[in-house]
Amino acid sequence: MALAPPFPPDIFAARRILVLRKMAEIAPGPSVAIFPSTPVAVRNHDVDHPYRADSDLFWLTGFEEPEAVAVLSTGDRPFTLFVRPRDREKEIWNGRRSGVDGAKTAFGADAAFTVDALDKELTEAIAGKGTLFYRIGGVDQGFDARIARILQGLRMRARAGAAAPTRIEDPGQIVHELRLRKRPEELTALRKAVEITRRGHLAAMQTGRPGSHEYEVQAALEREFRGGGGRGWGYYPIVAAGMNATVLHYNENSDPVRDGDLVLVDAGGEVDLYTADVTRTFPASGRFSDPQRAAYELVLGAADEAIANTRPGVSIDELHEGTVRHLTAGMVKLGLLEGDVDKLIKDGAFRRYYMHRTSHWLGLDVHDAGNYRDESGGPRKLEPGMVFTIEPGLYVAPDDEKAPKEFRGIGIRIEDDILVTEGGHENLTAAIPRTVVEVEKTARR
Ligand SMILES: [Mn+2]
Repeated sequence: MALAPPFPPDIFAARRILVLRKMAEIAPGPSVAIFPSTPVAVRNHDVDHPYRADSDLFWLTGFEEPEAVAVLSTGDRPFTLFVRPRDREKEIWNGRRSGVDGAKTAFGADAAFTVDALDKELTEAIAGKGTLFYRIGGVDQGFDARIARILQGLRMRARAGAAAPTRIEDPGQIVHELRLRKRPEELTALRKAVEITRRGHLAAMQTGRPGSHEYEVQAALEREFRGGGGRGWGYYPIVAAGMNATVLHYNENSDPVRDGDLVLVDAGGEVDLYTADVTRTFPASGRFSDPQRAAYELVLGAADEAIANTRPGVSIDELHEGTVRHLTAGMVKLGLLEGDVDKLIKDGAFRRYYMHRTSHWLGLDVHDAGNYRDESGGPRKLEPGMVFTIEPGLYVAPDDEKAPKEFRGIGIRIEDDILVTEGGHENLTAAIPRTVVEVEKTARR
């Protein structure tokens, strides 16, 4: 476990100042914000899942140890961190801990307590504040109950002068808004994640030849993600050969790769908790068949069009609508659908072959935080610094009797990570082979 944050501490201090300022704007008067950590998840007896910090807590503090709680207060102690206590015995078994001293010296906490003081100290921190910023239904339901108990206790002591907040606000409206616009240090981490992801996908294309297995392709990816200095994957990789690619969230990654298969790989490496999210689809043999190429060119054309249209002021909804139009027109050309494109769109007929959205925010979480609507409820306009995916696809079920035979069982997705810039956009993942020529060259057998 890291005993210091991955970026200089003043970067996290500046983020907390922004959050405190926003808290004062939303709720004038004293207020406090509480950010719990993700609970440790048991995998099976005596084995936990590898721990991964909650993204909000990490964004605010850089602290990655389990059981931590960050408290921001408009009072005289702006940043309090609750941490696991130093414990010689436990540290010998499970690794070093920062403890209350490290919380202050390395992570810049104004005050630090061990987690066993949570109820007492949180009660103190909340008492007398008009507004509590706490995300009910967030990362830890058990913590919701703890907050409810503390509030109940404060209300019971009302006659003795204790005061419970009269207002509860979601801190997500502040933190998620700030996480949406990436700062230089975040883009640096994302670019590193993209680079190990590029190497991973190259290795995947070279590994996934006929006679190999999906799990070998997964291993090739992980070799680059972890071996390249990242934490590993940012989300469990999808390696889907042949008709497995028509199952959107297939991740058994256990089947053989056969001659004539397309192999769909949706995988991204994670660096400093920032993840890339990239999908490439390549022919196992190194050569697309004619129907595979036709379908691939359709998806690629839709991706290129959406990427070209990305600039500040455009909305993700508009990009999705353009993608749907492009794909639907192509489905008619390929003989997958019949009829008038406008009507096929209006009736949702395209959903038979394209059933997901085109984009999501990307950052610390693969489906990153941030509203997709603006304050009036309309589609949100893109702004410089936002990072999101563009990922059109085409999926023809193997038993789809309405589809021409040659397209049945084909699943294709092409997914890139796009940074919105002042002048338009930058495709962060453009260097990962994506045209027919590039893919065939990389997958040459
Ligand atoms: Mn994605």
